[in-house]
Amino acid sequence: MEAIDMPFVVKRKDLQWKQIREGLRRAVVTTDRTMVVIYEAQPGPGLGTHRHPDCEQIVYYAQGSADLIVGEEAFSVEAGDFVFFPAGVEHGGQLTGEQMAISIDIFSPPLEDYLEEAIRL
Ligand code: NI
Repeated sequence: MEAIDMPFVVKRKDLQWKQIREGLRRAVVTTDRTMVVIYEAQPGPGLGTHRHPDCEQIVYYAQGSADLIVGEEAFSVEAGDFVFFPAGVEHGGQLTGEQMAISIDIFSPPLEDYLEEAIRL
């Protein structure tokens, strides 16, 4: 985890983007209690269906659109929508449309898998 100079601000230029694969990257900022992840993704498959047993997730779709599955439910979302993925519930989906999708994902408590790449506040 990286220490940063200013205790309250992470500037855009200091974000640490991690390329997950072609057309999909994320940047992670975290405290001990809350993690925020920005995803930028070209239309196509998302991260794949997964669950995080100890961690709930709220996603805000800032741009683009997606077809999602949460538990047994399937639905579509577009820019301006929020989605809640409860802890332990399987979720996944497909990014649809023509536009790059940008989402802001909040994890509480922080997702341990992403701690290593996170900027630490
Ligand atoms: Ni998730």
